[in-house]
Amino acid sequence: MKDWDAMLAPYKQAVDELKIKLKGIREQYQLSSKHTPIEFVTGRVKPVSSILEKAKRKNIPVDKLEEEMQDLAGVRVMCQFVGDIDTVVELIHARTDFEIVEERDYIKHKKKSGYRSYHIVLRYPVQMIEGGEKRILVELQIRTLAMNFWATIEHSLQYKYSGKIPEKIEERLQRAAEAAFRLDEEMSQIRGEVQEAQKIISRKQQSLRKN
Ligand code: 0O2
Ligand code: 0O2
Repeated sequence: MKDWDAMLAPYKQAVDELKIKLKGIREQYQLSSKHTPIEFVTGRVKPVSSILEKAKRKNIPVDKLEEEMQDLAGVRVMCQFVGDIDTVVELIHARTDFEIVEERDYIKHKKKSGYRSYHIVLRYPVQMIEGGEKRILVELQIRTLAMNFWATIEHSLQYKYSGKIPEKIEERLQRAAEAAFRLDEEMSQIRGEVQEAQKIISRKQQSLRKN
C-alpha cells in the first residue's frame, strides 16, 4: 500500500505556493493600475484515481510516477486575451525561483481535439521538514477564458463518454474550438481598436490643453 498523502504532500505545497505567487503578480499589476495579464489562477493535486488511471494508460510504473507524470501538481492561469499568454510566459521565464524543464505550445500547434493552451513544466523546490529541499515537477497551463471554457466542457464530456466521444460530437467540438479561438481573436481586435481610439482622444486632449 502506497502512502499517497505523504507522497503528494510536497505537490500540494507547491500548488499552494505557486498559486500565491501568481496571484501576487496579479496584485502587483492591479496596484500599478495596468491591465493584468492574469485574470485568475486555479490549482490542484491530481486525485489518486486519476493518477492510477493515467499511469495505466501511459504504462508508467508507480515507482516512476514522480519523474514521469508531469502533472501530479497542476496550476492553471487564465488570461483575458491571447496576447496576455505571451506576457505570462515572459514573466515565468524571468523568474529565478524555479526552473523550466519543458514547454508545449498548444496554441501555435493545437491538439487534434481542438485543445489550445500553453504548457510549461517546472522543476519547483519545496522545503520539507524531513529531507530538506525536494525539487518536484509542476505543470503550468496558461490559457484564455475562451480556451478554458472549451477545455472544461470537453474534459467533462470525455469523462462522460469514458474517453470515447462519438466521432460526430468530436467534429462538433473541433468546430466549437475554432469558434472559441475566433472569439479570442475578435476580442483582441476590439480591444486594440478601443486602445487606439483612446490614444487618439488623449493626444487631442493634450493638444487642446497646450493651445
Ligand atoms: P479571487 O480573489 O476571486 O481570485 P484554495 O481554496 O485557497 O485552495 P482557491 O484559489 O480559492 O484555492 O480555489 P481554486 O479552485 O484553486 O481557484 C478558484 C479561484 O478562481 C477562485 O478565486 C475563483 O473565484 C476563481 N475563479 C474561478 N472561475 C472564475 C472565473 O470564471 N472568473 C474569475 N475571474 N475567477 C474565477 P479565489 O482564489 O477564491 O479568489
Ligand atoms: P486532468 O487533471 O484530468 O486535466 P496526455 O495526458 O497524454 O494527453 P501529456 O503528454 O501528459 O498528455 O501532457 P499534455 O498533453 O501536455 O497535458 C495533459 C493535460 O493537458 C491534460 O491533463 C489536460 O489537463 C490538458 N489537455 C491536453 N489535451 C487536452 C484535450 O484534448 N482536452 C482537454 N480538455 N484537456 C486537454 P490530464 O491528464 O487529462 O489531467
